[in-house]
Amino acid sequence: MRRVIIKDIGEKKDILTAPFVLEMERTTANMYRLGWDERNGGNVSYLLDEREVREYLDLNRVIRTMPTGFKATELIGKIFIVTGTGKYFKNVQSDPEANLGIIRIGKDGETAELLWGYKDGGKFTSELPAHLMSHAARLRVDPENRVVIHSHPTYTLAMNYVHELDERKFTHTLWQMCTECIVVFPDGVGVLPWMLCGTNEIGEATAKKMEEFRLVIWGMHGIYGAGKTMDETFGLIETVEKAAQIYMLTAHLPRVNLIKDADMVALAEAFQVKYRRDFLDLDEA
Ligand code: 2HA
Ligand code: ZN
Repeated sequence: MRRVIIKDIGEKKDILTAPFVLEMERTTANMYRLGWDERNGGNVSYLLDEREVREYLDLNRVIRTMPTGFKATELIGKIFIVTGTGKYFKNVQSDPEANLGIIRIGKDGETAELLWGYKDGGKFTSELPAHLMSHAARLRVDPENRVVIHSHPTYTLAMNYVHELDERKFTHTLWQMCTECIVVFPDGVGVLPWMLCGTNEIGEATAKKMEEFRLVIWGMHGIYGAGKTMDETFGLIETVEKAAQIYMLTAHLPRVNLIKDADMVALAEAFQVKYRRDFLDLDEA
């Protein structure tokens, strides 16, 4: 009997080798080096498969519990790996156990059960409401959604100061900046005005936009992206940022050439994506 118990414990794999921990490390390191996430800027949450987590952790062992400050009934029992509040993306790779945490949403829907991480007594990102509410909203439209990323990409943020914060116009301008934009984010970009961050209000507003968009601009703050995988989500933000960079590099120069709306229709149709046709200026009688 004793041997069986020892064998069970011994069978757990080293969490620091878990693909989801390594993905969090690689993603935050990339974002830091791209200059998108200064200091403690940005946060990432990743919905994990319980069976996969069980290979690494004893799911009956809750280290401590933390109130989330809101109720997420739809997410009860779900497990997320989440960046820590006040933590720097710069440091995740060298000390994942202090900068990341694995939490499970408790039976009451408003308690986070810590299963691993935040080892220096820390807790989840201050933007947990926006993350969890966005997960719930995306899961309603796409049951395979797993990842939510918040970031402060430089050119996207710069564009917020010189371009109207209107989601139709903002999306249209981004689509015009790179041929592949309408194919990568045919659903467009939702835009919120400046709001106080870290609150349930901005969380609710973000989640509402997430019913329609995988990308949401937080006016004069940053961006949220959601997707099935880390690559998809990172790629969405990366593509918006590239388009915003082209915009900012050319905004003060005379525009000689333009990707026309008819060209964008041709692209969307060639790649068979469902796009926001109402975001284009087409002469349709
Ligand atoms: O946690 O980016 O929006 C740092 C932030 C807050
Ligand atoms: Zn932020």
